[in-house]
Amino acid sequence: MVSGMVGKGTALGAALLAPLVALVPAQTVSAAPSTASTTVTRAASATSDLTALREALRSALALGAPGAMARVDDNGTVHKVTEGIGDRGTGRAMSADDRFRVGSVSKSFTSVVLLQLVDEDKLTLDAPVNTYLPGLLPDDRITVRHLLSHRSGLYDYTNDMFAATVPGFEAVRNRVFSNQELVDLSLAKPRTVQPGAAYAYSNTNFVVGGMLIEKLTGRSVASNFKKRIIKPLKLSSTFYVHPRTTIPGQHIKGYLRPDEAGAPLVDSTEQTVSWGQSAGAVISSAKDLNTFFSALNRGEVISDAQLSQMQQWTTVNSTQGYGLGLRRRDLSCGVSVYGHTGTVQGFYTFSFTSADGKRSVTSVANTSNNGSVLNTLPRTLEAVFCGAPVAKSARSTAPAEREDIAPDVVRD
Ligand code: HEL
Repeated sequence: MVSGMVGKGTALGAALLAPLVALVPAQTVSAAPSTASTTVTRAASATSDLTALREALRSALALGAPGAMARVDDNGTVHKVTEGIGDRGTGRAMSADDRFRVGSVSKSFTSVVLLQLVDEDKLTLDAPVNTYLPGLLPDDRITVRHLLSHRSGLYDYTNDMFAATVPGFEAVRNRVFSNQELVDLSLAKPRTVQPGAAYAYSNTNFVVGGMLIEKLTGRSVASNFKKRIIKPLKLSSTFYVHPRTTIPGQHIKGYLRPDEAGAPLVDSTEQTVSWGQSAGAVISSAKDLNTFFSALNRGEVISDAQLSQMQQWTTVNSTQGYGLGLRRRDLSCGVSVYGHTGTVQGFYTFSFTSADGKRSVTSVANTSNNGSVLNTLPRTLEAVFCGAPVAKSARSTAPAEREDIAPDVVRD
């Protein structure tokens, strides 16, 4: 595998190469996996609706976020829209160039590395995880594919960790967990579904994914991200610094909303994110995430064969699918977009690209534990990919879908 080679169709590029109405636990929206490997999708609108984009960001502020921003990369043209404050301490305005914590967008990075390892014949998606990590899991039927599509049934230990939002966060913000400790927390609870039976979102899956990366490569997750993704794609604002607590360089500060009504926001910028690691500890920028998902969808990061595996969709709900560390969202105008979302204390991220990878947007609000803000951010996708409102009859008449969240992740 040659580091630095990124090319369409090469094995690792090849080697390296609506507002939503309500929130429910992910387990309750499980559905049988779909095995369709391709999606028919309309092309994105001719232009984005930047006024609607700004309105969506403003509504995040009205609902409690100190600031919000979005960066659109549209076939070489860049649009940056910002609202509000990025740092309440200094009063610094939100900037679309700043770095931030991406939360579970990290899962796409982990999945890409594992699919590169499939391209390198070091890993088989349908092999039991225990083939590579003997004795780790109590059920030999759990495969690598089950992990990456959230169908393993491994309990999400963060449900308990963050049941009380601020105390839960303060208890772990400076902790350094081993992957094994996180897996042990999960295995202390019964499995949620039979292996392969249904979608049940769990951070545990991608912690085990990180263990696989380390076992198969003999190198850290950080070094794999750097060698296989960050360097080849020249992502100069992307880092995996676990267990360091600070965000390098110019960054947005994150503000966690306590559960108690009216309690002041907590500056949650600095933390190890050791509870998340390969499931959630990446730091990046809007530009870098747009570059990443665009390159991924254009087939420049993994082979076409693995990209099509990544896009085998398990049904999440009527407008969302989960592939292998990749989300698909079907917008009201009939356009499907591909990327991931992230929730980490103080930061909400939505990062999606069009089917051809030519138009991408990353939207961020610097708060969390605020379901209203979370549920307004999908409006940024509608604005960017659906553009100016079309005749009502041309739009989907389906009711707005519920957001896909892990249990206990948000309070309204
Ligand atoms: S949750 C999600 C999102 N994913 C999952 C992961 C990530 N993030 C977490 O598991 C964080 C959990 C605690 C978040 C915290 C807050 O809001 O900051 N909430 C509480 O403490 C609630 N008591 C499925 C939404 C994803 O989009 O994939 O990121």
